[in-house]
Amino acid sequence: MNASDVLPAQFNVASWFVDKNVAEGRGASPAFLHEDRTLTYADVQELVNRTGNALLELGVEMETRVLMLCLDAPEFIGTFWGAIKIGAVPVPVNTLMRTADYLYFLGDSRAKVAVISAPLLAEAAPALVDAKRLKHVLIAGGNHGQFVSYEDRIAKASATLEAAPTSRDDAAFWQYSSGSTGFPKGAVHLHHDMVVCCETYGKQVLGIRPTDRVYSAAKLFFAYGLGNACFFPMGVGAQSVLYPHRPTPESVFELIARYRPTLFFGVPTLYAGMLAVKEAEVRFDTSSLRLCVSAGEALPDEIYRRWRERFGVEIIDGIGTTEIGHIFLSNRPGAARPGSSGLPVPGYELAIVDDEGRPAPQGEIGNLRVKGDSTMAYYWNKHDKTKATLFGPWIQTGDKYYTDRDGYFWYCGRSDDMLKVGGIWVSPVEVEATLVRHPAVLEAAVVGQEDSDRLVKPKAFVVLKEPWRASDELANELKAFVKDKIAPYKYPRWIEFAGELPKTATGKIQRFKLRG
Ligand code: 3UK
Repeated sequence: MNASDVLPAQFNVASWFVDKNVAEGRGASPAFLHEDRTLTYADVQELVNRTGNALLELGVEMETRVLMLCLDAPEFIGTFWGAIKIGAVPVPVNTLMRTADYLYFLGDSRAKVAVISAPLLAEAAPALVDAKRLKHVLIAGGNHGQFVSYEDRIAKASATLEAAPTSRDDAAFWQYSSGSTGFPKGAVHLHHDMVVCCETYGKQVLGIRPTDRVYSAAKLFFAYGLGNACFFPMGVGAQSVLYPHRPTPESVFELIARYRPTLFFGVPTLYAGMLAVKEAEVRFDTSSLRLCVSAGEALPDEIYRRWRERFGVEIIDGIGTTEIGHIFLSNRPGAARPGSSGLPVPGYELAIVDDEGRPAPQGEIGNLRVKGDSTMAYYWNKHDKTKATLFGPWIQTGDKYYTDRDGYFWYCGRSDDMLKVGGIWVSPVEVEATLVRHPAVLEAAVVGQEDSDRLVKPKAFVVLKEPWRASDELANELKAFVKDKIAPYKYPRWIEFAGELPKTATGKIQRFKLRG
């Protein structure tokens, strides 16, 4: 599917997802359920217009980046679409990161304004002081400290706003993606991209419709969560549950029982955690679910089978990337091949190529390339990384795949050392660099190891300066050390003390030799 065949040259995607619902008579329909509040589509339009006007008053112009450090709450919806509607560029970032990460995002994006949910202010505050180009900070949903209150600001702003005359190919939003080395890369997405995701995966795989109510345990700041809980439901006037807290297996079951969603989106680690809840199928009413979705990392077939047995509903596994916007390869409801990633989503072309870019013979493992019109335009200010990733209309995802005789795609790992842990990127290099900051550590190597659910978690091989100090206490101390220094989800779940690490002649760690 090509956006230029279906969308006009002048196109503002906020009008498509926000204003269209009201124009087509769904103003009184519920859009978002948040804690005890329901926001109708008319409420959403007002929130978006007020936020857009408040940003204009702060001097935000077309193409200006607005950093969003927002929980799954109304301020996310208001700021994301409000910024897009005035032609500015929202940059939602991972809320589980640390001060140093936020300083990088602010510097790299040159955001002039940041909108932050109050509970995240403590971690972000030191970065806000240091960020050179940041002019204004709005704090939403609680104590705003020395900064300005988002709610006060938008209450004073006008509730009417005309969409900026953007083009379908203007930058609409960015999302950061981490790599094994170097800083995260800002994937620049255009106004037409979200429409393409809706018309392809949203409509043709999920079959999302106005009567659906979605709940995504994956948060809105992830590309996965943004589609699931924001633009897919808004694309058809459906409902979405916003939960600003951490999704634990118990709390997710409670939410499903309380809000009765028809579509549920999780990652394999969460499904494994939910399957570990004893008697969940009798304690919680999950009968509202018509379909469950898994992405972020491969779903082991065992989890697919146990879930269907206990809850009577299917989990369809599909693979998406931040760069492509959402899922482009997926199993189909009722026709899943458990353990595989399924078949190409209509609207996307897939190829498996060797390291020289030549098509690999059927059945052989190669590099996955995808052609589709939701793919990012480029990585912001990372020209070399862009050139290594985009090949004309094709993008190489960094994943190894083969196809079986029926055309189903089977995931075979990454071509870099990156790990997906609970659906979130972990760079072994970053964890190693953190471990060596501990005074007892000489060097470290981090690799992925499967846990009892066959899901990958980080494991560290550590060489100590004084090898005789190796002990369980020190291992625990090293885990806590990493948790304290970088985003806690990155810590090594296992530590093995080693005498030395396997290395190449040039001294590069050979992580593949350590994988179990
Ligand atoms: C891996 C999978 C096997 C794969 C995402 C749904 O995960 C998403 O985006 P990210 O940019 O990571 C992309 C990478 O994650 N991966 C994702 N899903 C699967 N591997 N099976 C899967 N089902 O390495 C891919 O390159 O964080 C997921 C929708 C939108 C997304 N951005």
